[in-house]
Amino acid sequence: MTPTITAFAQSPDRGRGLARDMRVRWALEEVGLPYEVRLVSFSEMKEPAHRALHPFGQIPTYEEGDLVLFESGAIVLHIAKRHAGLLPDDANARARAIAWMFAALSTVEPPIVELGMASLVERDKAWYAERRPLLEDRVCQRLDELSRRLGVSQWLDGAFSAGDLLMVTVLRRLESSGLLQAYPNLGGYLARGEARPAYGRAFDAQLAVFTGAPPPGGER
Ligand code: GTB
Repeated sequence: MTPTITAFAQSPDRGRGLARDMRVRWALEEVGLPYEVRLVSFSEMKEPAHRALHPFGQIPTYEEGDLVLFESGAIVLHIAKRHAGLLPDDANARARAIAWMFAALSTVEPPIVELGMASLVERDKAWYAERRPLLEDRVCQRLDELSRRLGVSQWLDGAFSAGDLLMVTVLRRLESSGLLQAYPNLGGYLARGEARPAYGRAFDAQLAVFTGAPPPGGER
């Protein structure tokens, strides 16, 4: 059964792949599973029909037969558990890869989102200039720790996994901040993730929504 995901009809990032459908598209491309995309407007996301799929009225969602999922991490985990390529076979290594998925979403992503939100909606507030360094420090604390753990390794724990996939999508949100420049190994890690052919296919497909061009090979 071909799954259907939802994505922004008009992504505010103008197709830079920063919205969270990107990680789901990438996971589907890594495991070679064709998929369909239903584009939703900001108003459609808040309609009862979409809220039946996603209680918070957001994207992405994932429909596969009777199964409806929301939360990008849960969707990536579902894909990774059912298809080879994103989780190791060894039980302990699999558990560690899942731990990295949680680390990406619940330890590293929150301070990055907080920083991004502040620069988006608090920039004109009197206290913004004072608060920004605090937010940057919280991000850099996580980057320091992650950088130390990654060291000279290619990926976080052995072979590329769903943990790396999520961590790369999380770090991508810092690309325009300049904060990654102090961490060459994280920059290399990000570049390795973005160089994966599956990443490229996912990126092109979401960019095509913005440009209106048909993605190579049509929407998958
Ligand atoms: N925890 C949920 C998950 O991981 O799936 C969070 C889902 C979420 O935040 N969805 C956002 C959304 O639907 C899109 S990804 N927002 C609309 C709403 O809440 O009304 C967040 C996002 C949006 C845009 C950019 N951008 O343009 O750079 C980046 C990230």
